[in-house]
Amino acid sequence: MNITDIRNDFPILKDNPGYIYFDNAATSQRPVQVLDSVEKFYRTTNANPLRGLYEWSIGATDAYENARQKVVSFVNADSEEEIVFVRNATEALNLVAYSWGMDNLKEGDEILITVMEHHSDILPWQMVSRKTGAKLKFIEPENDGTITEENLKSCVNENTKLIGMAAVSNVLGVKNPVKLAAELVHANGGVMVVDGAQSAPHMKTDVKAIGADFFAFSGHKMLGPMGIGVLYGKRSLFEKMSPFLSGGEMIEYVKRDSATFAELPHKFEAGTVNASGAVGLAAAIDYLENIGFDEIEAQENRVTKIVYEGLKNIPYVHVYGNSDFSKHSGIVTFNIDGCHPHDIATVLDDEHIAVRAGHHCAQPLMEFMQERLDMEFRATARASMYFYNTEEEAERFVEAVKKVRGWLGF
Ligand code: C6P
Repeated sequence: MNITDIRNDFPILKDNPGYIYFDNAATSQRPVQVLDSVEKFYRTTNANPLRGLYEWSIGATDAYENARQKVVSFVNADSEEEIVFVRNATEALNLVAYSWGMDNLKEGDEILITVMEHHSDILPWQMVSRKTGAKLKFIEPENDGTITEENLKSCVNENTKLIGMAAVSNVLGVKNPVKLAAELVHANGGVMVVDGAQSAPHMKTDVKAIGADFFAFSGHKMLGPMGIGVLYGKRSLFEKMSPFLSGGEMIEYVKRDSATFAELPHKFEAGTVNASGAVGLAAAIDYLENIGFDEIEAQENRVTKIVYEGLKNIPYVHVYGNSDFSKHSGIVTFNIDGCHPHDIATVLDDEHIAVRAGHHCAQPLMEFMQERLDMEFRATARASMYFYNTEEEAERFVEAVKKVRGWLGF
């Protein structure tokens, strides 16, 4: 992989030399191949897909369904019936909560999630718990974010009917034991919901190998457009679930007082679909697969090593998570003594460096970290790297962090 060639594919990186974008866990940048694919869709075959019987609409439908086929092989699903296009991971998780959780869980059942879930994988389960009476329980990791086998097993009992878990934490970058969790919940006849928002961009996704019943991810974190995401679901489960949203295109036949629904996956795709988004996502998948996840992870690790070790060596900087940089999935979360994370991000912005600061939509984890690790604030700064970031950027970043305290008057 030639990093210069890669960076040249990204107009925003090419046009802004010197700007360091380390907020990739929030959203990635897009290469020209993705931008062109979206433009080409609108320039050459734009029409409302799945409705028209004329050439352009049929072309738009083909483009949309070809993109779905691309996702089938990207996640190793069995068929296109198992791939539902949604807006983002948040919508995907809500779909599972409303369409599976509400109809299948009841008082006496338990929903098990981790304390490091993103709010999008907490609030839907709080809602299901409130409405069905199922109990919501949390797994607490070790101080470095690891969930041990023993800990996980001790949190599961015969009432555990759903486990929700991020494959990779958006704050600590740690990979969670989703495969083991799936085995444990399946033994109870329950379902495994994997939040793949932070794993899909960085590593090979294989829903069968991990035993996911549902797997949610967003296109915009993996080079695709905003507003397109995916919910993978096992066909046998999807078949029995009611639609989440209803309206146009998800029906078979509608009478004044009743309706029957379309076949999978369209049953879950009400209204005009985001065909250009799906086309852009397919182009993003092509781009990632062309480089290969081994190369992607290797470059992320080269950059993460410099950031992680550089920050670790600064005495007044606290770096969280695993002590092995290669277990961070490109994410380094940290604090600086006496400096609020918002101030850290603002000072770094002055150096033309973009990082995220705050609670990262993971407030229960922030609370946990504050208590366990004695954090000064219920917030952190987070540098999140992707394969187009360079070692030079990592070095400049570490030097910039060393200047933050000085800027803030220490
Ligand atoms: N995390 C971050 O900066 P959406 O917004 O639906 O595309 O993704 C939600 C989501 C779900 N799960 C995980 C693990 C995530 O990291 C995110 C998004 C971003 O960390 C924005 S808050």
